[in-house]
Formats: sequence, structure tokens, C-alpha cells
Amino acid sequence: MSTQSQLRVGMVGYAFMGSAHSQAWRTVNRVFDLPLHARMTAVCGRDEANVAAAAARLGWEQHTTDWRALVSRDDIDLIDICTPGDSHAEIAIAALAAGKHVLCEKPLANTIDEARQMAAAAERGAAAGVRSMCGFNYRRVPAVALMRRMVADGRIGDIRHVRAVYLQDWITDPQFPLVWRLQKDKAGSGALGDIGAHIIDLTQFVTGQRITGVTALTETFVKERPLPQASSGLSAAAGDGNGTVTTGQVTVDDAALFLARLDGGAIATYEATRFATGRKNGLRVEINGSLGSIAFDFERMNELEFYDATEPSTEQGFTTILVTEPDHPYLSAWWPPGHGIGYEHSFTHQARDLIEAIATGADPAPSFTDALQVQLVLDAVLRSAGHGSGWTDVEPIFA
Ligand code: SOE
Repeated sequence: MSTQSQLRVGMVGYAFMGSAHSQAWRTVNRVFDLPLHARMTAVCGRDEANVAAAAARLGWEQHTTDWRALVSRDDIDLIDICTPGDSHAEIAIAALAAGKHVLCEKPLANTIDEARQMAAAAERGAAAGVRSMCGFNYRRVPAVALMRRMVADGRIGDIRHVRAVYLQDWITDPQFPLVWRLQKDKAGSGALGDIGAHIIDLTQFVTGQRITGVTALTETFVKERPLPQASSGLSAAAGDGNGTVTTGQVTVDDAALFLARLDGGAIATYEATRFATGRKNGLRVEINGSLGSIAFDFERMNELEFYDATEPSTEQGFTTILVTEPDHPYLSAWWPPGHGIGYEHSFTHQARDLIEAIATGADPAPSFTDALQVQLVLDAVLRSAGHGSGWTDVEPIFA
């Protein structure tokens, strides 16, 4: 295969998100018929032995410990950033300057300043034909894409309410160690940026409306935790391996709640927490409009609930749409009708859409500017919570 028809990928980071992205790159051309073939050229990580093992396990041709060398290689077309937020800006800006397309995990950055610099670098890149996208993968769940389509088609009329929660429980135990997701300097914020960012993006994507202002509340229930021995993804062991356990401060929110106004007139509630005991990945969004309602729940991700208020009153009621048919977004490429898909498919769809955009010269979404706007909402939430939940406007993208 000529290198012109390939998209040679270099990925930085190989933990939870790196594994999910690797699965996508491995699968995407086997399922979708695309103009470019993704080639898993090299993966990068700090530890030589660990990154070598990850390369073998995840299917990368080569490995390296030097991301700067990776982004300047002639045989790399796209840099896929799956590291904690504290390195997103540096890697993305260097990669864009080197003329590489960039896919960057969410949230885009740890600060607004970094996010603005990244969005500016992406704009410069786009002018030179270089594409960039932020990885809000839940947009690519077929039921979510269908939800957006139905809302855009006017099936629920004018949107009044948006109700979004993202509930997890993996740090409920106070002895769970202080992994990077609980450190502000690495992650930027806690539940807010990690999972709250998803429901901000998802609701704005589905409604086509943007959050303009918020009043917010955050809480850190467990303020000190054992330092981790080693961590990977969401799992970790406490202590130094020799029985000594020292503790450190949790510097992020465990939970974030906020009310919001959207620019199309809707009002909204959001809740993101890692302390919802029993809720593992409970992402649920319900939207109520003048003509009906529509709801998505990740724990039943192949379904969509729909209430059509234009039906005769004798026949009204929530119906469950099984989003498993070839006419539904992304699904004609997968299994026969009714067979369903899972979490990892959202990443394969993300890779598919990015490859299409690169091959056709289109700007992929969500762009870095879209992701900057999510970052501005995160910032408004933290500012509001910081001054006693006072009403706080979201800073405009272009000041
Ligand atoms: C951990 O809270 C996490 O893995 C997030 O980082 C992901 O973005 C989300 O999809 C699932 O939860």
C-alpha cells in the first residue's frame, strides 16, 4: 500500500484511553470502507519496558520514549494524544507546528490559557490543511447521534429542559489512592473535567445550544488519600511496595453540580460525581421539548427513549427505540439488525469520522475551538463554586 493512502499514526500514552484508541485504530478499516488506511506506526510512553509491552499488546509496530522525536518524524501523519491533561497543550502545539493532524483526548487542556493556545494552533493548522479533533467519544454512540438527528428534525419541538448526570463510584473508598485523575496539576479538575466535560459536550451537541452561564457547587469528600505505588487507567495500589503508605492532598473536586442557561432558551441541570455508590458509568441525558421528550442512558446504550406528545392522547407514552438497525448512524457497517454494540465502538466511530475528514479535507468536529468552549464552561463552574455559587457567565470564545 502506498504511503499516500495510509494515515500513519503515532500515539502518546497507552493506559485506559490509549487502549481504547488502539482498539479503534486496529478495527476501523476492517469495519468501515475508508479512503485512508490507519497504520499503527508507533506508540510513545515514558517507561521503556512498559511502553514496549504496551506496543506488543495493543498492536503498534514500534515504540519510543521520546514524544518530541515522534512528532517530528517524517513517517508519522497523525499524533493521537492519550496522556493526562498536563501534557496535552505542549504535545498538540508541537505536533500541529510539525504539520501533523492531531486527535486529543478530553478535556482539551488543564487551563483556559492552554486551551486558547491549542485552539489558535489548530486554526493555523487548518489554514495549512492540518486537521485536529478533540475526543469526546460519546458523540459517536449511535443512539446519541440519532438523538441529535431527531432533535434537529424538530421531533421534540422547542427545547425547555436539559437534565444530565454522569455518575461513577470508583473512588468511594477513602483508601483508594491518589491517582493522577485526583491531582489538579495533572488533571486540571476532578469529576468536573473528567466526566462533567462529557455531558457538557454531549448536551450541547444534541441540542445545538451552548451554555452561557452557570451557578455551581463542588465538593471534595475525601481530602487526603494514600499515595499510589503505580497506577494504570483507573486502577492503582497504595504504598511504596514495601509496606510504607504515605498520604497526599486531593486537589480536585469529587463532585460538581450546576444549573445552566443555554443560548437557545433551554435551562439545564448537570451533575458529575465519582461518589454515586453503585453507579459505574451512569451517563444519562433527558431533554424535554414542547412536542415531546427524548432520553439516553449509557447503561442501555443501544436504546433511546422517546415520548411523542403529538400522538393521540390515547396512545401517548414513552417508547423505546432499539438503536440497532442499519439505518441508524454508523450501524450499517456492523452486525445484522438487532445485535447491538458497546463502549469501544464509539472510539472506532471517532476514528472513522476523523479519517473521513482528513481524506476529504473537511474540518472534523468537535474542533479544538469547540473543546475550548467546553473548557470555558468548566472554568465558569469552578469560578461560580469558588465564590459561593454566584451566577457566572461563561467567557466568550472570542473575547
Ligand atoms: C474515568 O472517570 C473515565 O474513564 C473518563 O476518563 C472517561 O472519559 C469516561 O469515558 C469514563 O470514565
